[in-house]
Amino acid sequence: MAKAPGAPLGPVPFADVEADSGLVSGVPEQLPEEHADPDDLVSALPSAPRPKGLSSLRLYDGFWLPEWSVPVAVALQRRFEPRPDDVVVASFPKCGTTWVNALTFATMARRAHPAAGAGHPLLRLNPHQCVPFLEALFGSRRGEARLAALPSPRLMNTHMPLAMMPGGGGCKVVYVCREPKDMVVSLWHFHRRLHPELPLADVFEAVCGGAVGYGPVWDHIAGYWSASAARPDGVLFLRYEELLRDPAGHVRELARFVGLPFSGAEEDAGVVHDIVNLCSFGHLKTLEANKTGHMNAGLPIPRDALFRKGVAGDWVNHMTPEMARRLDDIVADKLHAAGLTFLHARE
Ligand code: PAP
Repeated sequence: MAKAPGAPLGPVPFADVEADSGLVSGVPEQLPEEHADPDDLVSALPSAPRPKGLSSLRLYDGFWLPEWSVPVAVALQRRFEPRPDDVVVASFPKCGTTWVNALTFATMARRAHPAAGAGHPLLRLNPHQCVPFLEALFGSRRGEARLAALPSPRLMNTHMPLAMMPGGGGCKVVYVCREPKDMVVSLWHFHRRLHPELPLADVFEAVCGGAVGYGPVWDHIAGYWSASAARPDGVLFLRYEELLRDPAGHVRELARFVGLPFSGAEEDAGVVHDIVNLCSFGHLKTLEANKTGHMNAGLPIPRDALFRKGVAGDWVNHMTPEMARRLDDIVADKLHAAGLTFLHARE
C-alpha cells in the first residue's frame, strides 16, 4: 500500500462516532445563520410544482434543491473546508450512492477492517451509516462539529451539484452516474414506498422538465464530468452500468484514485474480490442492517428501499418506447456540448 506504516487506518464508521463522545461537547445546538430565518432566504427563490406528496423545490444557483436543503447548500458554499485526504462520494439520487459508499468505505478502511473479516462494519451497519451525508450535517452547528471532529481520512457523501461545493476542489471526489431512464424508474419505486399511488408519469415529467430534487440531472452530471476531465486526479467519474459489468476493475481504479492501490500480496490474497463480494447487491440485501430500520428520522422510508433490483435496463419494464425516446433525446441534447453519451441508452 502507498501509505506509510502508522498512517491512519482509513475512515471510521460514522455511526460509531458518538455525537456526545466528548469530541463535540459544549457545541451549542443553535442553528447557523443560514437557518436563522430560512423563510427570508428560501421564499424569495422560484419554486416548482411537485408531484403530490414529494417535497417542495426551490431554484438555487441553477439547481432545483429540496427546500430544506437550500440553507444547507449556502452553508456548504460558505464553510465546507475539505482536507487534502478527504474523499467525497457524490451522486444524483438513485444512481448508485449506496453501492459506491460501501465500495469506497471498504476499500479505504481495509487495513482496519479486512473485507472478509467477520466483524466488518458493513455487516452490522447500512452503508449510509458508515459514510456521513454532508447535507444532514451541515444542517446544524453540532453536525458541522461532528464532521470537524472526525479523524482523517474522512469519507463523506453528498447529492449536491459540484457548484454547491466550491471547496470540493480541495479534496478527492468520486462521482457515480447512472443511465437516466433507470434513475427515473428507481426514483419512482423509492417514492412509492411512501406514496404508493404516485404515477410514474409524474416523476418522469418532473425529470424531463429538470425540476426534480438536485436537478436538472444533466447539469448535475455535466458539472462533475467536466471537473473530472479538467482534474482527473481530483474527480473520478464512474458509471453504474460499468460498475455492474466489471466491479473488480473499478475497485482497483477506486483504490488507485484514493492513493491506496492494491499490493501484489493483496491481489494474491483476493482482497479485491472480498471487497466486491462484501458490497455486492446480493450480499448487502440479505443483511439485517439493510433489511430493517429507516433511512433516517426525517425520511421514514424503510432501508430495504435502497436495495430493490440492482440491475441496468429495468426502465424497459416500465416506460413506453415514446417516453424512453423523449428522455433519451433530452439528455443527448443537453449533454452534447459536454461530449458525454449514454452508450446503452436503448439496449
Ligand atoms: P440514494 O441516492 O437514495 O442513496 P442509491 O443508492 O443511489 O440511492 O440508489 C439505489 C439504487 O441502487 C437501487 O436501484 P434500483 O431501484 O434500480 O434497484 C438499488 O437497488 C441500487 N443498489 C443499491 N445497492 C447496490 C449494490 N450493492 N449493487 C448494485 N446496485 C445497488
